[in-house]
Amino acid sequence: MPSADIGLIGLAVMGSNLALNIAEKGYTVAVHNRTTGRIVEFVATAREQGLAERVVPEADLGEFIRAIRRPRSVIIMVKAGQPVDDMIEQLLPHLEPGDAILECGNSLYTDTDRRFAYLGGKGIGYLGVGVSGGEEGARHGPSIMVGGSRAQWHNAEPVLTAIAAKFNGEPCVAYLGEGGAGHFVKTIHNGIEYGDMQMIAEVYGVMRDGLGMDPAAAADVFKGWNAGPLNSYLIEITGHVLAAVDAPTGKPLVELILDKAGQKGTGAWSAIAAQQLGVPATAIEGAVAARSLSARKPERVAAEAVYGKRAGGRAEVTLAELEQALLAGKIVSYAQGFAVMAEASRAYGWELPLATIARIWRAGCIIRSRFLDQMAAAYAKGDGGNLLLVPDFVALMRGAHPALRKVVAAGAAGEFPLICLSAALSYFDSYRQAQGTANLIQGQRDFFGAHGFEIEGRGAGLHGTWPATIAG
Ligand code: NBP
Repeated sequence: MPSADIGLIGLAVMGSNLALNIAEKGYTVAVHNRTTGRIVEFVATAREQGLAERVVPEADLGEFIRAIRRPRSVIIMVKAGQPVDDMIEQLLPHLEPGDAILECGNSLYTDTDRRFAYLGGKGIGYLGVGVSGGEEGARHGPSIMVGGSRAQWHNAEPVLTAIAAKFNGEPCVAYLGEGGAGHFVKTIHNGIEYGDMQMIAEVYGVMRDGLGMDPAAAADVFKGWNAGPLNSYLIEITGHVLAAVDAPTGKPLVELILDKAGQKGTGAWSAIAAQQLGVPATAIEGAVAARSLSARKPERVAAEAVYGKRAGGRAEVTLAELEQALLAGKIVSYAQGFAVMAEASRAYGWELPLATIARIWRAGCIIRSRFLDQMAAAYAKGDGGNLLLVPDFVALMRGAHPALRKVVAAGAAGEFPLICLSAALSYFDSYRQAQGTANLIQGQRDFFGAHGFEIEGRGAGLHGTWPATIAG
C-alpha cells in the first residue's frame, strides 16, 4: 500500500536536507539514492532528528515508486547534466500518466525545456524547480521557483508551500511559467548573486588597499551596513567572513584564502542568456568575467611582474560613499537582471510575474534582502519596467549614483580594479543618455557593409556617399 506523499531521489547535501524539511512539515517522503550507503546514513540522521517515521527508504527504484501515492510527485535532486537525463530514463518505465518529475537541481533552462517536451509527449508531468538557499535553506526553508507542467504543480503545491521559506508568513514559492521558466529565473537569481558578491568584493578591495583597513575593521563596517539600506544575507555573511580568524595561525582567515573564485556555470548562463536576448546585463557579465580573471592567478602574477604593483595611493572616498556606491551598483544590477527576465518572458511566452519573483526572493535565497522587499512593494504598485525608471528607485538612484561615480573615479585613479561597479556606472550613464554615439557606429557599418542608417524625417535604409577606396 503506497504510504508516501512524495518521493525524493538524490540524498547528497541538498536532497537530504530537503527530505528532512519535507518530513518535518508532516509529509511522508519516500527516499532513494543510487549509492545505497547514503540511504542508510540518511535514515540514521532522520532518526536522530525524530523524523524517521515519516521516511520510507527504498533501495530498489521500482519499490520506491510504488511507495508513493498517485498521482506521484518525484523530486530528483542529483548532479545537474547527464545524471538528470540518466535518472529520467531509469524512472520512465515505473511512472504512469499523470505522475510528475520535479527536477530541483541547477539545470540549464534549455535542458529543462527539452525534458518538459519529451516527458509531456509521454503523459508525464515535468517541473523544473529552482531551489535557492544552499544547505541551510533546503533544511529550513528555501526560495522555490517552479516552472513546467501546471497541472502537476497543483499536486505538489501543498508540500512545496509547506517547505518553502516564509517572509512575513508568505511562502517564498511560486509557479512562474511553462517549460524552463523556473530554472531560467533561478539562473538569473544566480547571475544577480554573482553581481552582488563581486561588488561587495570590490568595495572590500577599496577598504583594504585604498583605506588601509584590516579585515576586522572592514567586518565592523559591513556589520553596520547590515542595519541600513544594504541589509541582506550577503552583507551579513561578509561581516562574518571578514571577522573569522584562522585558529592555527591567529591570522584573519580571509587573508589566507587564495584569491581564485570558483563558478559552476549559472552566472555564465545568465550572461549568455542576456546576450542571446539582446538585453544589456553588464554588471552580471562583469561579475562573471571577474571570477574568470580571478581564476587565472599565474597570469595575474606574471602581469604584475611586468607592470609592477599598483602605484595608486590612498582612495579619496568615505565609507558612507562606499555604502552608497554599493547601493547604486545593486540597483543597476537588479535592473539588468529583471530586464533579462522581462525580455525572456516575451521571447519564450512565459509571462514571468516580476513582482512575484521579487516577493519569493525576499526570504530563503542567497540574495534575500531589504532591497527585494522594496522592489516587491514597488512592483506591487504597478511600477513595472526597468527598475531605473521605477519612481521609488529613481529617488534612491538619484541619491546614490554620485557616490558610485566618485568610487569608480577613485578606482581608476588609484588602480583598484572595479570591473562590476564601473560596468554598472557605464550602463547607467549610457541608459540615461538620450543622445548616444551609435550614430557613428551606423556610419561605420554603412561605410564598410552598406548596412544603411536612419535619419529622422527622412526614413531608414539610407546610405552615405562614402569614398570607394581609402588610402593605406
Ligand atoms: P551533487 O550535485 O553533488 O550530486 C550528488 C548526487 O547526485 C548524489 O545523490 C549522487 O548519487 C547523484 N548522482 C550523480 Br553525481 N550521478 C548520478 C547518476 N548518474 N544517477 C543517479 N544519481 C546520480 O549534490 P548537491 O550538492 O546536493 O546538489 C544537487 C543539485 O542541487 C545540483 O544540481 C546542484 O547544482 C543543486 N544545488 C546545490 C546547492 C548547494 O548549495 N549544494 C544549492 C542549490 C542548488 P551517489 O550518492 O550515488 O553518488
